[in-house]
Amino acid sequence: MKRFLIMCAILAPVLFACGGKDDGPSTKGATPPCTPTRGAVAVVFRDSTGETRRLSVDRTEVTNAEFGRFVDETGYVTRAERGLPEDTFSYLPEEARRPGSAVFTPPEKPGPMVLSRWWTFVEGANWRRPEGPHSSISGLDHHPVVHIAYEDAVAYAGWAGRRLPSAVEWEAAAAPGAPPFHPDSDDANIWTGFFPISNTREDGYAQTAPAGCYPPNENGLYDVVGNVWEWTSTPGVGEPTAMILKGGSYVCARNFCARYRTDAEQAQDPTLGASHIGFRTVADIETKG
Ligand SMILES: [Ca+2]
Ligand SMILES: [Ca+2]
Repeated sequence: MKRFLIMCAILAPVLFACGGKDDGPSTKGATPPCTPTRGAVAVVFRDSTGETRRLSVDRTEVTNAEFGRFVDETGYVTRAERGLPEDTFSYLPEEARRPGSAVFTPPEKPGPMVLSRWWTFVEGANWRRPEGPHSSISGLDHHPVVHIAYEDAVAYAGWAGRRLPSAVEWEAAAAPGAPPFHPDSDDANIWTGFFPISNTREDGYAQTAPAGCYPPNENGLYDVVGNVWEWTSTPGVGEPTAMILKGGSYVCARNFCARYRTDAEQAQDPTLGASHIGFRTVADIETKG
């Protein structure tokens, strides 16, 4: 049995949001002007106790180039590249523990809305080879890194002297001035067209866009809606072994999941990345006085 089938029960709500063929050049919007702005901004918000807090938040999702610098410096190997250890995951068949990740594979024609029609666990797929062993990230330096498991995101954040945001922190930073709940907007990279068959690319991209190509929210944060889902440090409600993702992705469609909004979230198996899962980091800013 393939690993993606084993993970289906956990991943279904997330993975449902993917698929479709690329219908060729955009008919509207074309490729958005893209002048990615990196770094972090200070965000001020009130937490659940009413206390004012300041948080340094990455402007964009972490990119392939940024993750590559981490790997070059540390020699880190991601979970998708390592696979799952037998001693911890003995309940999974051997083929489900092999190195690989969940890759979007668009269906050719209409059919049942079954996630296995547009998701495949591909051995050899990882952040360096996002479509499988014969693919690469050449030309994708500024696209968000994908096929990142939770532990990989935590490791990167630690290396950078930062951490992952909680779901509450993420939403507090993302919500002000974020693109509205409007699937016809060109303000975010979501799914345009009829999911999962047709992707019209009306927002410029059928898959990931370079991080930072769409208008920022009021805090100066890019892609808080769409592009890739983002890991948080918050466990899933009723699913303590899963972790919350926020913000939807380039495969969130009007006719299916519609999670292209900052309050959208989904619990995800922390050991398994996918073509549409990335992250950004935060750091606490000490408030003096
Ligand atoms: Ca798109
Ligand atoms: Ca995002």
